[in-house]
Parts: sequence; structure tokens; C-alpha cells
Amino acid sequence: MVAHPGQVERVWLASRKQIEMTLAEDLPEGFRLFRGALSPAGQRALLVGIENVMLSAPLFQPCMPRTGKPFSVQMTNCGPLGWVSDKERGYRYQDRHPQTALPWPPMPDLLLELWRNYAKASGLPEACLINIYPAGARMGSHRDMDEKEPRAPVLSVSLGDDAVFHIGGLERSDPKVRVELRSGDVCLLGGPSRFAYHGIDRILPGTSVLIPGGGRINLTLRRVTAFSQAEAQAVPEERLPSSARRRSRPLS
Ligand SMILES: O=C(O)CCC(=O)C(=O)O
Repeated sequence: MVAHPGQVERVWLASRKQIEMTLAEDLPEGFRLFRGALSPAGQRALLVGIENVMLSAPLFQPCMPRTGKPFSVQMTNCGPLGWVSDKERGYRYQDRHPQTALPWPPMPDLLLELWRNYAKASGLPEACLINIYPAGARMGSHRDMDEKEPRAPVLSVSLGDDAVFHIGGLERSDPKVRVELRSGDVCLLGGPSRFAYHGIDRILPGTSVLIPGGGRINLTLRRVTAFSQAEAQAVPEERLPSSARRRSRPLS
């Protein structure tokens, strides 16, 4: 049977009732974890979409600015912009793949659907950074600071093996909370947690059979440029810093 788009969507996205939403009190404000947001069929469909992206935007090995030390993850991107890093020019977004010089391929529709469902942000994401973690890879604690729109959250989707993720505060020395991210989980760094330190301590090999050969893929959807005036008007009240909250009537 060929499903029409509405049916496909219901199969791919777990229903709200199936999602175990973690709202533990010790999670930083604004950080949300939606366990199992993507059904097993949705995970397989997304994996196929990402494999297609990698055919036209091959994986590359980013390097630290200045030292040139290679990351332990490989990366690629989809969407209008992609995040890259190299020794000479450092962290940045650009509209071309660093090796092929071709534009990044478009984001699979399913990612945009997840953004609409969970980010609850105005505007669209402009970059999806794809991180590939073999067993033994990690990502050091860092803040996502290269984007120009603080009102947009970062939405993260996990596929494959479980990972130990940590998130802290705005200072590197702030206490950290650790959560296991599993295949199909979606999490959101928004509000006060948008610029919190976070990273991946380790991958737990053999915990998923989704990716042939094992390993983990993480996708982060990001808004890179500042909202247009119309997009800014549509930002939900809770995403505004308190100084910018709208008033119901103008002050006289
Ligand atoms: O792999 C993850 O879950 C985190 C990825 C991350 O921190 C990033 O891409 O900035």
C-alpha cells in the first residue's frame, strides 16, 4: 500500500503518547529530551536520507583552529549552510562543501518535520550538521556560538549506538548533568540552555543495530542567520529574553 504523506508522517514520528518526555528537575532550564521521538521506521527512513546526503556531500575530517588537531568525529552537512572547521580559517558556516566546493544537499523532509514538531521556533533551520561517531569517538565540551539567532534552539537527533551526553551551564566549570541519548531520541537546547556547555563523553558500542557496522550519527539542526522582522514577530513569548517580552498594550 502506498501511504499518502499524512500516513507516512504518523508512521515515522512516534505519537505524543509514546514519547517519554524527560523533564527531570536537574536538567538545565530550556533543555528538553524527547525519548523515542522517531519510531524505528522513522529512524530507518532518516538513515536512508542521510546516506543519500553523504553520496553528494562526502564525509570530511574537521580540524581544530590553529593547532590543526583532527576531531575524532567525521562530518558533513545538509541544508543551505554547513558548519566546517579547519586549521587556517577556524569554525564557520559556509554554503559549499570544503572539498567538492558544491552546495550542500537539501535536508530530508523528515528533519524539517521534526523541527516543526519539536523546535516550535519561527523560521526554518538553515544547517544540519551531521556528526559520525565510530566507537571510541567523543566530542569535547563546547558551546554552539557560531549562529547569529539566539532565539532559535538547536535541535539534535540521535541514530545508532547510545551515547553519554553531558550538559552544564554557561561556564565550563559549571556542574554537568549526564544523560544517555539513544537511537530515535530528539533533544532541544533552547532558552537558557541554548548556549550551555555540552558534549559527548563516549559511545556505547553494540547498543543498536540500526547502522550496519555500528556507531552513532548525530544530526543538529541550526538556524544560522538572524530572523527577518516577520520571523522575529512570530517568536513564542517564552523564547524572548525577559527584557524583550512583548507588552499587551503600549506603554503610555
Ligand atoms: O552528538 C551529539 O549529541 C552532540 C553534538 C554536538 O554537540 C554538536 O554538534 O555541537
